[in-house]
Amino acid sequence: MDHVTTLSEFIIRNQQDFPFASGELTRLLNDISIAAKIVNREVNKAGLVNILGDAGSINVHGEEVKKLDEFADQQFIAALKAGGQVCAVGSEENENIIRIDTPVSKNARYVIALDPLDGSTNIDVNVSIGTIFSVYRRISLSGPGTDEDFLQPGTEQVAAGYIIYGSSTMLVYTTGKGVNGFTLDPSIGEFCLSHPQIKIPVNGNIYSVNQGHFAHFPDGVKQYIKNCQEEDKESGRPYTLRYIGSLVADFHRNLIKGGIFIYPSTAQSPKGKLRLLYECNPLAWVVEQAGGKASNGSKRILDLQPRSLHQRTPYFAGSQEMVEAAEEFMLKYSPAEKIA
Ligand code: AHM
Ligand code: MG
Repeated sequence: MDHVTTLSEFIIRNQQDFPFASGELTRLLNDISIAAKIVNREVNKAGLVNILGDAGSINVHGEEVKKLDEFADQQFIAALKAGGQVCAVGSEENENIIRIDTPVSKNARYVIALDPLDGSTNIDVNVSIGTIFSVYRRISLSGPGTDEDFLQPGTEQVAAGYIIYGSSTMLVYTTGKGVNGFTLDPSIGEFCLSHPQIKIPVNGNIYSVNQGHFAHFPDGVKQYIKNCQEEDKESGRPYTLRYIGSLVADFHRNLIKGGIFIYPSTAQSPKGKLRLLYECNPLAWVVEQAGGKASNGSKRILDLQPRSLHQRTPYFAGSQEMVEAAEEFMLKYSPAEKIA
């Protein structure tokens, strides 16, 4: 067998890319990968729920069975607390940030925003789901982290990525030097470098959007979708519609194959559905590092100034030319959205 590069080996090898690197970020990425393996183990057992017990019930071992998203939340928080590299965690599962005040994290330099298990409607039906994470350097000087530490624009991220629990489990991340993907080899329990320096095609032929909400979309999105469906040999239209309803899975496919993912504002959710801090920003940085774009329809996602932990934003992410085309339709048919 050829030599494989494990995630731990890869991050240690690349540590020298960071000036004054002290190894803390390396350890943090390692903590994330450990929690990811534990969550992966439970996700793989999810189909056995009828044998092992439903959420809320007591299983054969006399333990309470937890919902998978709660379980993932607890695993990540426990791993991050024990690792001692972050002074606070912001999670989709918790209204307020979790401030960490343990002796080991006293001098921690980072905070992490995460969606521990995204794609809630797909968890119980054996469809791909994911974890998304975004790491910032703290602004506060010492003690447990503060809200202010999280309210930094996406341009300030120091590491970001996702884990996809799919037909295989992958961890994909960036620290600002391109995007690398690692596939979990269950036989050795290691993430192994399988997708070095991922580049998203400049253009693609996949569009991903929940067309069930079509009637409530802004005119710019309606017109863009119509354009995707029109026949045009030169540009390869009509495009193919692919929508799983798990952001990480839809995003990952488009990253590899080329395409655009859209979750726009709707009449019922004028700010869109997806969360800026732990869904949109990390994936925006990943897609930019892979050569693509992410926008709220008019502005770059990474430039948005967050005002609260759970803030939502309309989201357009993927191949550069497709996102630019969607932005042009927004400008032409929904100019008011520019203020969003
Ligand atoms: P969740 O955080 O409750 O799982 O919701 C986020 C998910 C994303 O994974 C996905 O892109 C989107 O919701 C799908 O929403 P919809 O069912 O409205 O298309
Ligand atoms: Mg989510």
